[in-house]
Amino acid sequence: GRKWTRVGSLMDELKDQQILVRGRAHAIRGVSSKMAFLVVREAGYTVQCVLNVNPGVVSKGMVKFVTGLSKESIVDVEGIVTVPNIAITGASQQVEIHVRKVYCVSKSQPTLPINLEDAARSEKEFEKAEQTGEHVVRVGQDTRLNYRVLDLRTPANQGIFRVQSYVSMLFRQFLISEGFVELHTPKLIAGASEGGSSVFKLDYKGQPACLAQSPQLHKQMAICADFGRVFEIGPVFRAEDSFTHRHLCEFTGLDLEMEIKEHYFEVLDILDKLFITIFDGLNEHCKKELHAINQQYPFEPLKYLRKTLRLTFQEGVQMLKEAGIEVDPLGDFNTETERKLGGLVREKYDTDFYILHRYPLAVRPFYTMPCIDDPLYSNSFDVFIRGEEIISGAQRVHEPEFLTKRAKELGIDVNTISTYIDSFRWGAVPHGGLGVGLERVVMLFCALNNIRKTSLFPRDPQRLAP
Ligand code: ATP
Ligand code: AMO
Repeated sequence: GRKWTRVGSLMDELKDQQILVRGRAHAIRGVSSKMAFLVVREAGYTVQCVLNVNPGVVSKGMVKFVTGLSKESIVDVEGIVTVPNIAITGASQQVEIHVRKVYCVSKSQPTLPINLEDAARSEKEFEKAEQTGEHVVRVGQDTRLNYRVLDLRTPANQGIFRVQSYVSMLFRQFLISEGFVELHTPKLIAGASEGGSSVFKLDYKGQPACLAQSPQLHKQMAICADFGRVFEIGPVFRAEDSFTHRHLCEFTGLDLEMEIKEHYFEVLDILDKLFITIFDGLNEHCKKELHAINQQYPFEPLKYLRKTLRLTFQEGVQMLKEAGIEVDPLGDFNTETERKLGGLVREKYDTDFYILHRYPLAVRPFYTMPCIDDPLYSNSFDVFIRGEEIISGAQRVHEPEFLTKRAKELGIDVNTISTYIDSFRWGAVPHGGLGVGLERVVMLFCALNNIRKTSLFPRDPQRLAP
C-alpha cells in the first residue's frame, strides 16, 4: 500500500518530501481560477494545502473541484511539504503541502447543523469577534449534544476524550503494578447497591431487577472470593432526577477494592499514589491535548501536593466555622459548602486536591464501617478537586449480622441483597475501597463547568439520544 502521513506529524523535517494525507476539508478558500487553499484536518490537527495551477500537474479543473468541495468531506491529498517563511495562521502545522493531487473519498452534505469554526471558539474569541463585527454564532449545549458527532470533532473535544482515555489507562496500569486484578461485575442485579431512589428498575424475564448503581456488592464479594485486590472500569447507572452540572444517569466508574491489614489509611495510601501518578502522567504526556482544551476553555493547572492533604470531616467543619459558616457536624456538606471548603483549603494549603475522611456515619451507605473509637463517625472518605467530589470510599463492614442490622436500619430490603450478606458468612477479610467518577475527574482536572463536556454521549434525565 501507499505510505500515509498523519497531519499531526507534519513538520519541517519532511521538507521537500512527497507525502500523502487523509483528512477532512476543514476550510476551503478559492483565490482565483488558478489558486485555492484547502485546510485539511485530521484528529484535531490542521495543515494548509496550496493549489496552484501548474501545467501537467494541477489543472484549472482541479482548482475548481477543490473550491467546490463541501466542508467536512473526507479528502486524500498528495503533495510536497514546504516550509513557508511566514507563520501560518488558522492551521496547527507550520508546514504547508503543495498539492499535486486531491481525491474526495466521501462527500459531506453542503450545510452542517453546527458551524465547526464557531463550535471551536473560546468565549474570549466570541467577544473579540463581536466587537469587530465578524459574523459568529455561539453554539449552545443542546445543539452540540444533538449533533454530538460533529461537536466531538473540535480540537478541545478531541483533547478531552484523549485525556479521558489516558486517565483510565493510568488507573489500570498503576493498579496492575500494585497487584490488583481487573474484574467485570454484573450490571443487571437484583437490588439497589447504593440504596435510595436513584435506581433504574427493569423486568428481568418476569423478575424485578435493577441496573447496577455501582459495582459495590460484587467487588466486595470478589474480596470474599480471595482476589485480594480488585478493580473495575465500567458503566454505572443512576436514575438521577435532578438536572445538575455534575450528575449523569450513566457514567463510567473507576472502582477498586482491597484487603486491609490494619487501617483504612492503607486505601488512602494507594489512592494517594494512584492520583499523583494520574495527574503527573496527564501533565507529562497530554500536553497537546491539555493545550487544545485550554485554548477553548481556559483553566488554571491543577494544584496538588506530593503527598495528598488529609483532613478529617471535623477539621473541615472547624475550618468552615472559622470562616463564619455554621454546618451540622453530623450532617453532610451541601454542594455550596463543599465548594467553600475547597476555597478555604486552597488558601490555607495551596492545593486543589484533597481527602476529607472520618465522615459522620449517618450520611454514609449501610456497608460503611463505623469508627472504633466513636461510632458516630466512620472509616470513610470523599476526595475533592477544586471543591467538588470525585471519589467516595470507605472501609466496609465485614461482619454479616452487623451488616444486616445496618441495612435494615437504612430501610433496605435485605432480601434483595441476601447473597451479598451471605458472602461474609464463610470468613471475611477486612477490606475497603473506593469509587471514582471518570467524567468528574476529567471535568475537574480541566476545570470544565459541565459534566456533559466529558461524557461522550451523555445520558441525563432529559437525554437518551444520540
Ligand atoms: P454521591 O456520589 O456520594 O452520591 P454526589 O456528588 O452525587 O456523590 P450526592 O451525595 O448526591 O453527591 O450529594 C452530595 C451533596 O450535594 C448533597 O448533600 C447535596 O447537598 C448536594 N446535591 C446533590 N444533588 C444536588 C442537586 N441536584 N442540586 C444541588 N445540590 C445537590
Ligand atoms: P458514590 O455514590 O459516591 O460512591 O459514587 C462514586 C463516585 O462516582 C461519581 N458519581 C457520579 N458521576 C456522574 N454522575 C453521577 N450521577 C454520579 N454519581 C456519582 C462521583 C462519586 O464520587 N460504591 C461507592 C464507592 C465506594 O465506596 O467504593 C459509590 O458508588 O465521582
